[in-house]
Amino acid sequence: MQDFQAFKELLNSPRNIVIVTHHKPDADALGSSLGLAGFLRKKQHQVSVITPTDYPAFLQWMPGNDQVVIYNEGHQKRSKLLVEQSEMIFCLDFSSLHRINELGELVRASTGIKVLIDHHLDPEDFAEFTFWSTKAAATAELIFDLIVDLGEKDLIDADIAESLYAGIMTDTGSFKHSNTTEKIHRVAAELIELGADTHKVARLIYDSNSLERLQFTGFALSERLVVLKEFNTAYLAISSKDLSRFNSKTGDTEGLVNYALSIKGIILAAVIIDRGEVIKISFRSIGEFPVNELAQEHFEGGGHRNAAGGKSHLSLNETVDKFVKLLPHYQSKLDNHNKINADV
Ligand SMILES: [Mn+2]
Repeated sequence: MQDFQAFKELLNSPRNIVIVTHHKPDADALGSSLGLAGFLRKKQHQVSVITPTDYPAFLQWMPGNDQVVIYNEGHQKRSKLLVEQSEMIFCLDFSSLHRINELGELVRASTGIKVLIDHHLDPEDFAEFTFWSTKAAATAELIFDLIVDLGEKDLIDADIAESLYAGIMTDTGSFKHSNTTEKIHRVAAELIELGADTHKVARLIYDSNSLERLQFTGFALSERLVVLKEFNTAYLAISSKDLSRFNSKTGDTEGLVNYALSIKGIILAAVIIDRGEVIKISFRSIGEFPVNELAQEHFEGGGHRNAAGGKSHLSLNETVDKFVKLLPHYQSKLDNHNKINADV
């Protein structure tokens, strides 16, 4: 049992702190990192947030964004120095260090006290302190709980509240996914009380499409969406040519998989994208279908039961083939009676 009092005391004197999160950070990864950074800075700590890669423009409004160090954009040396000099390293929204590649090895080698805060399955045992729960809808929820448990809720200002709210709003699919609990609504309500302008956050995140992104989405849905009715499965295969034709930016393909899943009767959805070096795959499912197992067993990935990711080193067509050929093995789990509220 970890010593919460010892953790609390660590934070009672100013320290050099690094916060790291996962590749291509989403709103929860970045929002929980910047929310925590805002809180720790108020407690007089020296805080650096390091992301392995860049992230979409629709997240760059978050307070503290201008100080984020992006590792693979020429900041390898600086990141190394920051990690080496840190007394505490917070790892947010990912469960094992290999997920963040070289940056993970730097963290592992550092003498800084490691703190893991996450809601993904199977956390790696590398941290001195772990705040982990798969029941949490978002890492941002765990950050909120932690600040409350530290007895410092009054330090949450509107900026921190909005960063955390962004993570909760997106990881619950705007309070629609099955992880939407009574508690997460209460946390959201508290964040509103603490100053979060939820309309503003929703506008900044969801209503910031470029025309090209919208046209890409239209193209993908009309030209690339395949529905396999017998398996209650829908998928989109996007080539690197498709991406360059619409000048696709980081984040432009985010959410595409949800359109596939939104088709009535669909239980399993996938978006398969040729990223050049590797084929990246996003999986979503409804109900009991475990996309994390599918991703882990066949596509070098993992995640949550209803949302997971993977990759493939085959060609785009070969990857699609492999995916489609796997479906008969999952036939019983893809039968419609397993789908919650399929025809409501
Ligand atoms: Mn998350």
